[in-house]
Amino acid sequence: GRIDSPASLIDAFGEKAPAIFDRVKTVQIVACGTSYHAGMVARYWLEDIAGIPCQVEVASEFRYRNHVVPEGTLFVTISQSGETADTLAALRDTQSPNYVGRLAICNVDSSSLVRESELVFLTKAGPEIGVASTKAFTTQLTGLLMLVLTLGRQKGLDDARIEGILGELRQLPNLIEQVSALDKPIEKLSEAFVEKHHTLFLGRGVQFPVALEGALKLKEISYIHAEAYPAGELKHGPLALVDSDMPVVSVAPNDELLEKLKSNLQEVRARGGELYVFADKNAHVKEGEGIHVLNMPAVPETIAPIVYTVPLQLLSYHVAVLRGTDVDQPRNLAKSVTV
Ligand code: F1P
Repeated sequence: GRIDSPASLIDAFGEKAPAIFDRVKTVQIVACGTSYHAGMVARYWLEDIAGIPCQVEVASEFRYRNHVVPEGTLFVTISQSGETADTLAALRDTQSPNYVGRLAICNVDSSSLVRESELVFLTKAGPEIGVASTKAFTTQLTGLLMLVLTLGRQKGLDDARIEGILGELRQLPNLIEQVSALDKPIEKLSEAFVEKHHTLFLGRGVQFPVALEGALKLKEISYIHAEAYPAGELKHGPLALVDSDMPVVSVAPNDELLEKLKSNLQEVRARGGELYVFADKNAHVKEGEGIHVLNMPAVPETIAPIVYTVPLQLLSYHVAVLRGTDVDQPRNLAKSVTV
């Protein structure tokens, strides 16, 4: 739906939202797979934009740990299907009176998760045809950013800042169209991955979960082993893996971490690693021997994780098609993990 003003944002979370959001001091996010990566992005946003502390945990582990629940905790689940057994089990494990409410960010209105939560944000991505979540992820991120702005407003985030970020969100359709137009060059790039057995994805800051999601997509649909690291962690181990047989994919928006990222990329290049960089056209990441650059449009900083996800999804898609795997029905995976 349309978001006209900062004040109307809260309507997207249901009628109980005003009373519950008023009491929120901290947020606990729980989800699996792709949805978990969306939660990781949201944590950066919540702490940075709204100043609200946030924890994120995989739902498959959540209930096997004793939690100290801070007073005023909003419990947020994220799920495409709303039927993921681990996410549902985590939701049912929230008896502490310190939880002020349970919010489901979900794509399926008629799901168990939606029924059992007092607050709901519907992502309205439409049916996901394939097993691997794609449009579910980008719409989850959009919903999570709206949540951050809504909670931030309760905490005194000023409307001018909120308007600014809403302005960024309104640019999303156009930016995603521009990135989709890179499909052909990305297809060309994908040829370099077909015969490979391993890949590394690098990102820094809020782009680290984007790198994780890029690696997950490649694993899920092309069966190539892929790992993601925050680029600064390279020197603490994974650099030992880098050689000319290990393609390294990186996302490089024009943000304050760019220079640090560039020096991490040089560390890779110095070990013979072949680099594939999705870089802001103003980031001046130079093509060269072993450095392949795909120019991205200039993207406003807050929405950059949403936009940079798309080329990584396209890359996995093309690698999978070239390898002849079933993109929609990967082996061993189910759309909805109900047991
Ligand atoms: C979680 C998830 C998906 C993944 C696959 C298996 O599902 O891990 O992210 O792509 O479909 O399940 P959900 O809780 O978001 O429906």
